[in-house]
Amino acid sequence: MSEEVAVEEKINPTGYDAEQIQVLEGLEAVRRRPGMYIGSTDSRGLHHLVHEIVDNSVDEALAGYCTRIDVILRRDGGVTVIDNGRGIPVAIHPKMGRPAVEVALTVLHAGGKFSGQGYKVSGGLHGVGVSVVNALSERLVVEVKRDGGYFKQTYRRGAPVSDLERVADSDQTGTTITFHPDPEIFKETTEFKFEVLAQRLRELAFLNKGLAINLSDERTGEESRFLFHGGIVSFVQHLNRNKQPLFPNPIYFIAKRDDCEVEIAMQYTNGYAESLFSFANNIHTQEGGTHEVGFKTALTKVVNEYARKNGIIKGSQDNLSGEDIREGLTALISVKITDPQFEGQTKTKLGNSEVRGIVESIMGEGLSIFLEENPSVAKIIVEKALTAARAREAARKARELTRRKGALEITALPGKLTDCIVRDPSEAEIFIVEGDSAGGSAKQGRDRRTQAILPLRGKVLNVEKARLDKILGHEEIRAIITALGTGIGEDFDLTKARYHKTVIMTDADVDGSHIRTLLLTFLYRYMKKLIEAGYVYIAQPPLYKISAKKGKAERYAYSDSQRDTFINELGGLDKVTIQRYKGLGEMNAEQLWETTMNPATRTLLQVQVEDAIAADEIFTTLMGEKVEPRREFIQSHAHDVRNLDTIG
Ligand code: 0RA
Repeated sequence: MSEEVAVEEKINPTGYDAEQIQVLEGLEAVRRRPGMYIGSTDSRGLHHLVHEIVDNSVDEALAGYCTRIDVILRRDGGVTVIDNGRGIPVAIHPKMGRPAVEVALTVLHAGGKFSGQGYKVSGGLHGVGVSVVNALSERLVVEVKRDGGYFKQTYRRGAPVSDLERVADSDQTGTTITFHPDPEIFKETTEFKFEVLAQRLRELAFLNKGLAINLSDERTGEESRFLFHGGIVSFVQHLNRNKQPLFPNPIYFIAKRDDCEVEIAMQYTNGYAESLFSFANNIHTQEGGTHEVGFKTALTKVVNEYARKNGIIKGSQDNLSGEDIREGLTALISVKITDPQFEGQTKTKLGNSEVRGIVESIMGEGLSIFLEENPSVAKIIVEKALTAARAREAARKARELTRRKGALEITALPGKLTDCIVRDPSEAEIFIVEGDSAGGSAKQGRDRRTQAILPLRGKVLNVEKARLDKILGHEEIRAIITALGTGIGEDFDLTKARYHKTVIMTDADVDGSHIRTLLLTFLYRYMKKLIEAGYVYIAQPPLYKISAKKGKAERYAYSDSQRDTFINELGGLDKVTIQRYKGLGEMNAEQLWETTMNPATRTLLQVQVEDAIAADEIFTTLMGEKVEPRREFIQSHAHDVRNLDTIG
């Protein structure tokens, strides 16, 4: 205990103790209910700790004081985050009677705000502050360089183990935080994954041009350096790197109005998907919000105005729709505002109403000037939208045709579907099965009450390379759409889902994984909400059957290491027979039920798209037109490709 405090204690015997008790109670609350503060205590929550610290350093960069952040994964399981910002203040906090840095690390929500001159712009979705990371760390060391000194303090599970110590002189500034997540809290795992951190750090570097963020892994020697002078222009180029842009440089606007900074970068490709990503204070606003609305409104308005003015659409002709104008568009919108309001189910929808008008006017003015000054690019954009509009009209007709046809038949369900008996979607499952023979086994082996089977013949259409009209003309895709019952795209309605589990069941070989990817791409592009609702699963058929004692003992192995374990358990290599399953068709109905379909014994992987940006990249790489990146991707991500089941 420092001297000042001892003196204060004499003057006010209860004061310090009361504060201290409150501090400990606060941290205890975090440890009791960590989920409330970091969302979860699984791998996701674990990585959130790093993001929380990094967000504080990025705040220093936003305030104009920090140019470099280093994240180091230590061999002993700890993480160090170093920045060259101003350093967390070390002077005695007037109310708390402790160094400000100690207050920041021990008092909930103290963060950068206690100084009374907090940031104008503050990132961090939960924004819970470094004290939460401290509370959830077995050990945390903070080092601060500022005011001519180099200071250091250590904590255990949030509580200081010593006073802040001035270790040396320093003419530099900055903060270094090293922490070891507490295994008592993170029971599932305390292992940090390089790729997970790299994804977010790369994104932060794109969103904050000129900020250098380095990630290094002492466990493996791996290192990534992110520094983009082009900011979100580089981000758009990165997202389009495996697509075919229709003009060389992304269109870019930046402007500030009423303390709201708006940055927009956009570029069209010859693809059909819309890849629009928005951010508010560096947070990916997955659910959109006022900034997206402002952007879309201005884009639709300006392109229509331009097309009319130049006689590309005539007087009586309908306006081009927003969707048509966004076909093939890759766009990034990033706003930085003082007091962001996050709404929506996952708190990722920007609610600030003033932002809508600001983005709309900045985008509107910027784009009209751009189109006037760049008639050749303007022509490309309008032509693209016109083609999209024609295709959409053709698709509407095709859809109507299917609807009308359906109305004439007794049931609109596809002939190939073997439906289940229950009508309650929450009980019902549909297996989309590769090949007729596996389909046959699945039909025989299934629980006919709850399980429906839809066998697919041949290849599924690659929807990355086709427009909606062509997609709707494809028989296999149509069968899936009618069987699932939800409709697609704008018409999608989750409440109409006929099954709450859609299970993709393909062979455990290259073809099977290709078909699975094609199906996932289709679901991702046209029924994203089905995935978001958690209704899409991947079946896990076994890779091997290991039998011993002339078939008396049988085990199914789902991985090579499991195979080896079972071989040993059943008495070693010459005592057992190993059957490798190449396809689902090699299993009879009973085996398929037992290993893959029986709800009591099977494993299903739930498909998750946690990160829409990563998913977009994966799908364009795997399914897009360029072949070379696909090969490279599959070679360098062989593991991830197998794990595409849990994207993100
Ligand atoms: C409070 C006030 C100031 C800076 C910070 C906190 C700060 C926090 C973190 C966390 C990681 N790195 C950080 N860098 C700075 C402003 C201090 C001033 O006005 O000089």
